[in-house]
Amino acid sequence: MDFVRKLVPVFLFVSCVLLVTINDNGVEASHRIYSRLQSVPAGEVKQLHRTAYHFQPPQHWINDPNAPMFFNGLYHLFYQYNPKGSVWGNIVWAHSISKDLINWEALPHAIFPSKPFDVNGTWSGSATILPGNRPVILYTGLDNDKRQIQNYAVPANISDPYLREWLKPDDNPLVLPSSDMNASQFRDPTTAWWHGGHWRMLVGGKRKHRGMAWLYRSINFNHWVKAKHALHSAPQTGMWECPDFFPVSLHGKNGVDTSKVGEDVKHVFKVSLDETRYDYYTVGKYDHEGDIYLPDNTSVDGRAGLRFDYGNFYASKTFFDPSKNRRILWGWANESDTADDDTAKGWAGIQAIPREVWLSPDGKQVLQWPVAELETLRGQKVDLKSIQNMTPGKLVEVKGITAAQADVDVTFSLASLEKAEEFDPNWEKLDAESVCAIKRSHVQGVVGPFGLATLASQNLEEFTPVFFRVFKTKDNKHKVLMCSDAKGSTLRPFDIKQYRPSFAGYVDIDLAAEKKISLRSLIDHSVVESFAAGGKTCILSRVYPTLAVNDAAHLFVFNNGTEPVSVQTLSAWSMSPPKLMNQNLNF
Ligand code: DQQ
Repeated sequence: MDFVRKLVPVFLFVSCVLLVTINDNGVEASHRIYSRLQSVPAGEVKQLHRTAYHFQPPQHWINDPNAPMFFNGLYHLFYQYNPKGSVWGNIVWAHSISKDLINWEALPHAIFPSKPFDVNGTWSGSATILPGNRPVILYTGLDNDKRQIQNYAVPANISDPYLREWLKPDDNPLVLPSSDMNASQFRDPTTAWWHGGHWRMLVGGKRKHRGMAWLYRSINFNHWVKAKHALHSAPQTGMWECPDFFPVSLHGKNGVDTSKVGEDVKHVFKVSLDETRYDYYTVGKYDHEGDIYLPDNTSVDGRAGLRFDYGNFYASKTFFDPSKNRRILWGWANESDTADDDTAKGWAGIQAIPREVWLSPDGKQVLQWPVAELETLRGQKVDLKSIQNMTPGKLVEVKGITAAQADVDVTFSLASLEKAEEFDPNWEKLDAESVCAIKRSHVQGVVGPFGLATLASQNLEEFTPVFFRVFKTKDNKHKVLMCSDAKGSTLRPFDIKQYRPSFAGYVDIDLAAEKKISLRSLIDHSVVESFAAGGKTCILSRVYPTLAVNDAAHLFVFNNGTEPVSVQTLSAWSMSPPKLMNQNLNF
């Protein structure tokens, strides 16, 4: 993982990445490169910690979701995949289809290096459905000179309902880096959008240290011209990977087509910051006449900005699902263990549960919620009757479900925030994660910490708490911190290089008025994916318990604040595994 940057000064991290890129013959990618492991096939695939209902192929490395789309009644998911090993390398586009985003059938690889314009790599990209119901994929190829160039691929047989085979026409590439660009910092084309007689698409890049979303226009999808100015850019943000740009309705949850512009939508612009490995977004206005995007003054670009997820979630991409009028977000959740561990396991990387996304009623952020289809996997259900006034140190076990493979939805109610702890003004300079590292779940508070102890061993030798803590600020407002703390998630000693952050984000909620807050956690062996306050703040953690595995995992609800907290409702379900087809075919 590149999370090393958290531990060492930035300049050290930068030189470290340069070192690995030079080692790989000059291919500049954001992924750590372990040449010695890239083609070490999985021996026996270790089942411990494999997820049951998150998307995960039977073996080897996966990263970015690519070109998700709904076409002729089926969902398609392509993803970056190493067919030869469990670290990044040898990347192809693996392909799966589904009727419901939950049960999947694997298909042969759709795109793989084979032509001069992609012989050194088939990297991330997106799908656009052209008029006449013709899907086309734009993707980044690495050519003979290892330049990053933008190519297209089309289905070989449009009447094949699965779109198994993809052709890369010989008039590729569509777009080359211009002479003033760094050819190894130019990748990940977006879904294109249409208005005023032109298609538009973005390609991520970097100029000096400025993150760039280069804008291209075309009238026929074949001949693309670079616009005079980028759609958007921001200083001191480094390489912008996997940009995503989409409209969201001002009214309600319904998604809208990527080409929609006008008064009744706002736009969301997301980039994956190579330097931090997190996905940041702004909400703003797309001036479609001037082809410029301007974030609202409630959103900021860069590391201080909003994140889709304050945990392990990267290179995400949305698509519009016309069958249910919704926009769906896919994101990659990498492992938090080492490359050697991954090679020993025989697998690395999962996709987060696809999430529906829409604009919050106040227009300041997006809300996210697991797609409703996930609920078809819910089995045995347990309801905890309301628990009144949990006192400090109070722990209640949620029994009767498979706690290592569960969906839990709880609402806490709070009598008063009067005595909430003061928010130390020095913490204004810190990010939420650093505050959570100081105020972990065992540190008694006043209003909170309260929440769930997931993947817990019976006697809490290890657990991953997902919790809230409420602070009072100087101006007598409240700040609600949400944490998902991996530090105590495993008994493995700290000298084993696992990444165990106290992931955290703030929840934009007026708790003094609402007096309650909800938390939903999807627990799946080595992942805890949580949604606070109806999807305002989301955190995905990857953890590797040693005791709290399978039937030995437990789930508790807790309060460790001196102010009483009540559980208003709590429902938890055991989750069944989805149906997966063709998983053992060696494509
Ligand atoms: N992963 C791809 C790149 C992209 C990066 C290579 C983001 O296209 O920039 O596997 O994780």
